[in-house]
Amino acid sequence: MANILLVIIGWDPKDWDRRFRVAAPQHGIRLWPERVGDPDDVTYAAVWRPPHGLLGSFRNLKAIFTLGAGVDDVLTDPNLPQVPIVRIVDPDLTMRMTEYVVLHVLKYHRQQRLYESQQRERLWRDHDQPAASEVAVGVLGLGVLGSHAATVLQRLSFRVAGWCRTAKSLPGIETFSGLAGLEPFVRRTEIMVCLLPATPETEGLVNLALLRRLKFDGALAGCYLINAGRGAVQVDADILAALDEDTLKGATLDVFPTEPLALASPFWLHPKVTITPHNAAWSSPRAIVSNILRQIDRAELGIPLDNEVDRNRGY
Ligand code: NDP
Ligand code: OXD
Repeated sequence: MANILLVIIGWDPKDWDRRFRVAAPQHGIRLWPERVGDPDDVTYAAVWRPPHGLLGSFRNLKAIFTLGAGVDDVLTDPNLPQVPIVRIVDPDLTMRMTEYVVLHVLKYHRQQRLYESQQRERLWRDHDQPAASEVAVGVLGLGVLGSHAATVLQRLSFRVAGWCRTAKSLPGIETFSGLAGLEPFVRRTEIMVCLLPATPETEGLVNLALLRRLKFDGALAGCYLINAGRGAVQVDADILAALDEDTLKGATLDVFPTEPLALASPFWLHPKVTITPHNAAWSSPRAIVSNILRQIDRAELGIPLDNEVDRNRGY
């Protein structure tokens, strides 16, 4: 038997608590802050945006599981216990992200916003439509999520490239790596999809200077940004400037440096912006609770955990 502590901020913890209790009656399920019990017999934590400093007070933790794929909120805790941090890699979450990316790439490719505005005016007018095979999509981050989305886009015939830290090869996808690879990657990209984690290296990477290097004379005659990675990777003011000077014809933003997005943010009503509330790949309690419990069973048998985060890399 293990005692699993749930610390969940920003999401409703009730469904998580219920699902853990139903799926693991053999374990003690503690819910922070109301049902913590003796901190010394908590052996695992499953967390989303835990307050910094809290996890350090559980002296007998064996591992910390994040309920999402990103781990920046946990890794930036200066008092994080020295136990494995395990992030979610799950086909359910991966597919949800790919749906989001494909939806928004197709929305720009097929000029959906234009047709919606024409509909409001009862305007029956068609426009030139390039083929997907003429359109260059670039995915920043070729990890679990980026490489899946890139592969599905490539199957839809888009000209897909990806950029990551270390050299990688993916069938049918042009790959670039490291800072030296960023320039040629951006220069050939019309729709840029960001699926990067927030790390000191990626902070502010999507800025005006980078956006100005996108391929504005491609099949779409303009460029688009889709960020479903982390808000810290983008510079909000630069995205607004890029939209206003027409460097970007549109942006889909699921993540922001500060969430929830402030009511006063100009993004809300910007005619070229689509906003979603950091739910591009919603963490489904059904899929993720069983994923974490499988890992805890393995850990209890002494089997090494999968998807352990590298603290030095920051993801
Ligand atoms: P992975 O860790 O599998 O992949 C991260 C990718 O980013 C890797 O390809 C990695 O390169 C690349 N990368 C990291 N640092 C750099 C760098 N400095 N320069 C270039 N490339 C870099 O993560 P996932 O694919 O699972 O998830 C990606 C991110 O998506 C998460 O970290 C999270 O922030 C975000 N996310 C957002 C969600 C949402 O709903 N909006 C839901 C889930 C995740 P390399 O391959 O060389 O290691
Ligand atoms: C995330 C997630 O990391 O929701 O943002 O998984």
